[in-house]
Amino acid sequence: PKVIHLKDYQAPDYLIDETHLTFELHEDHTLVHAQLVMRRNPDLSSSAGGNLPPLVLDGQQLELLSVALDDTALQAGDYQLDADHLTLQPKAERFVIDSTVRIHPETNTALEGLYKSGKMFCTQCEAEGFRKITYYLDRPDVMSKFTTTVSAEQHRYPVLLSNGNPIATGSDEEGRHWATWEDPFKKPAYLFALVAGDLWCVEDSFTTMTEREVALRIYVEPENIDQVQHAMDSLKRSMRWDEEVYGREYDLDIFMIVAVNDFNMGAMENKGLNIFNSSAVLAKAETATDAAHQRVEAIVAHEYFHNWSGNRVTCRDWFQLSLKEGFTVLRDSQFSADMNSPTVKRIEDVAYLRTHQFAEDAGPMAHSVRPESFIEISNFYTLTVYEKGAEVVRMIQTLVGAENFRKGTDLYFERHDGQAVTVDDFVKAMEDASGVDLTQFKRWYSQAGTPRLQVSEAFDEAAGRYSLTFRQSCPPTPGQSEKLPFVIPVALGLLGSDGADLPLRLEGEDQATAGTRVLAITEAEQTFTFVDLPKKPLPSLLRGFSAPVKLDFPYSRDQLMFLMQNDTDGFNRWEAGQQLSVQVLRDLIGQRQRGETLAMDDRLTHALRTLLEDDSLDQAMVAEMLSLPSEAYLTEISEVADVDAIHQAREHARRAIAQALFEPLWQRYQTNREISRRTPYVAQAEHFARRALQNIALSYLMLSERDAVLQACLEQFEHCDNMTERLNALAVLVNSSFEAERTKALETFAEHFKDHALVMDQWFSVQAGSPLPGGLERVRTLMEHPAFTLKNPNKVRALIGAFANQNLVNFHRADGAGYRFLAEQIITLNALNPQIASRLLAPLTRWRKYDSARQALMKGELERILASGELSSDVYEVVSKSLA
Ligand code: BAL
Ligand code: ZN
Repeated sequence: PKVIHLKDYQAPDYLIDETHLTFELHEDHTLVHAQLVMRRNPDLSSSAGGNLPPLVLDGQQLELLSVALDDTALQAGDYQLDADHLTLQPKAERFVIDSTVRIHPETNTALEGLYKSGKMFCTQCEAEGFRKITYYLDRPDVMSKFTTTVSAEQHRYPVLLSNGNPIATGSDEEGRHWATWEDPFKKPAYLFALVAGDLWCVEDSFTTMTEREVALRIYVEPENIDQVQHAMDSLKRSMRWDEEVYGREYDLDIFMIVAVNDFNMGAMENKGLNIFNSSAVLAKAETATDAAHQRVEAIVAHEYFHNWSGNRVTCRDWFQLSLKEGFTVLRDSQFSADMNSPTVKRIEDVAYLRTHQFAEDAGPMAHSVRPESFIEISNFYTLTVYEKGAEVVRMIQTLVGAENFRKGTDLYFERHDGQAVTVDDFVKAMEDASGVDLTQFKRWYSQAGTPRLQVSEAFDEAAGRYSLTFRQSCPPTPGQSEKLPFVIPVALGLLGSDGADLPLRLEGEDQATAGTRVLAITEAEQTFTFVDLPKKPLPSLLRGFSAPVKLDFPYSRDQLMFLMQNDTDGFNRWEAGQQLSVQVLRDLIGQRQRGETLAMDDRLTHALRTLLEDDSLDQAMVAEMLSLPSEAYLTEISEVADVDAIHQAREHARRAIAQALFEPLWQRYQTNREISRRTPYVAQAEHFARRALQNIALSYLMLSERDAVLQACLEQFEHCDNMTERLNALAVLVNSSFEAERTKALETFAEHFKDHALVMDQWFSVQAGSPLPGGLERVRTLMEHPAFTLKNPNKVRALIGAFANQNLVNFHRADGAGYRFLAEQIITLNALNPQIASRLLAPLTRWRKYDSARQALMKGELERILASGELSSDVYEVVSKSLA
């Protein structure tokens, strides 16, 4: 397979001014006619004339029926065809290509290009799916105006959609009809979309900041029409928010979302016609949890925000993917923070980043936010490009300040509207708007790996001077053995003995500032000295997680407890609790490994009791603080992860907490359940908070195995009006020792929701994630369930993905059967859906984290996959890099 390098980027020889597509959809094939109005790229054409370069169009899995150049049909000898290209020789600087191909969406299981999901046709073109639809310059820097005509049987496919505005429709006597759509905005092919199906829609409208009316439509299969309102409300909130916060107005007369059951990603931002995984659109109280409601809100916003950050201004090449993704993830996280609790949103994002992106950055697939090379671009839709990319843009905002950041985004959109640009262009706009030099900062885009920031303190009481010394380093990553210092913005405060923030004056400054301030660490080692401090302060470091680094400061447990209660920064209060929990859990892991009786430091339960007994605190925060660091996070921060010891230690801690805090947990549970019982479901922050605390309390309480709690759990399971309470009760039962109740609950649930694919996904996940012994056998049995199919990515993620990523004790069982099972599924999926197969590899790529016996077993499975036959480029790249 070919490696593609950023350094080899070349502008396209030709441009496509207009793209006119006609799709004839049939049950056993589809015909695609493409007319491309092309010209030589004026930036490259030599004034001396000379020979024109050949035109090399991308195309895969296409059956070429005809091709013409300027109305002259070409014969076989006039062009070259290979598995990936159609090459021909233009005779003039301007010309028109007409081609007709036959494709087979009805057998397309890879879900790239045009395919069928159930009874509907739909597309997924990002990154390189358009080349499976027609011969084209399938690269993001070729932007064209598209007109699309779709024709299909009217009774099967009454709704025919594409990008832009509808301009004509018609029908014929044979029962077929057609619709033509015209998109006035130039776009790259990856933003093309087509949908044909028997769909219903919910309609609404939005009045933009300049008083234009935009029609909003969300299309779903008829049986789902009652699950669309939350997405519609989220869309309208997103549109308003983007006007208010970023000054971005929507630009077409219509904005459409279509929900599709079989979809590799969460959703796709095609111009004016977003296509969504149904799991990212559908939500109502009875079938979707609070988390699912929040996910829908976030993804609707993310895809909508792409209309500017991605579509109006797009990427020059796929190495720049984070230009649109990192920035848009930041935008959607800011939106979610504004709609809900900013601190809780930050906690969730950071916990996710530190558990999963840090692991990626420490593994064989580690790559910089702007990668240097790839074999298969689909493998680079990663946590690094998305989540770390968002952190990088967030740091720019911190360094230049909120006001300059907004000036920078305005300048970026104005300067580059209608263009395909680079990360450098984005940073340049920020520099020009703010006057801040970001040259060194840009190492965040080019250097992979998670920096470590070691902080030490020194206090001179007589002089009232307090110094903090920062030492940064970054471990080697594949292809990058040495790293240069990053610019690390550290937001910090110093707490006095009363817990209040002290005024901060650095040596040499005239005046003190109040509260939090940001220090920019730019050297490998750097000391900052604060003056006018008669008593030694307690530092609160990296407030709000101001940089994606691993920070070490030698806090004592008492200091962490103090920060938990007093820090003015809500994020750092949570962070202090996490650090305290990590210290306590590490004690337990060590005891377990030495074969000692487990005995937990009871300062953790004391700290949690104080939180639980304080009714004035935000309940969502209390719920977050009660959540112990996950096994996956404990694995990530271990040198060598001892799966069993981690699990036993964490379970011991949960039981100890449950026992020590039974009374306050029971009281909180009962109070909140009582309110839930009386209050119809509302998808809003304060209700999310109440249910979150109720549910985590229940999960602790059930560890007591008391009958009163079991009865409460069953009451919640049977009588609640929403999926948040029902699913949590089910999960708690599934993880409990109450076998009869568990079996009955699983059966009732499946019987009731057997026709709800998304709910059945939850049912699979809850069981796949259960750490009780026999997990692998349960998963194998569940694969036989009629609701399961390997052809649906949501099902694969819900069952196999949940097992391999969340059920660590069962997946990593010592005999390697979990690894073998995963490898089998990957080999099967490699032929069906390479993108999904490749995603499933992640847990096996982490083999260096485990003991030598497990390492050998995991590598053995990777080798088996490598030797299993013809591998997709997706799977090949990840497996070969993991074994390198
Ligand atoms: N562009 C792929 C899906 C997303 O990030 O929105
Ligand atoms: Zn995106």
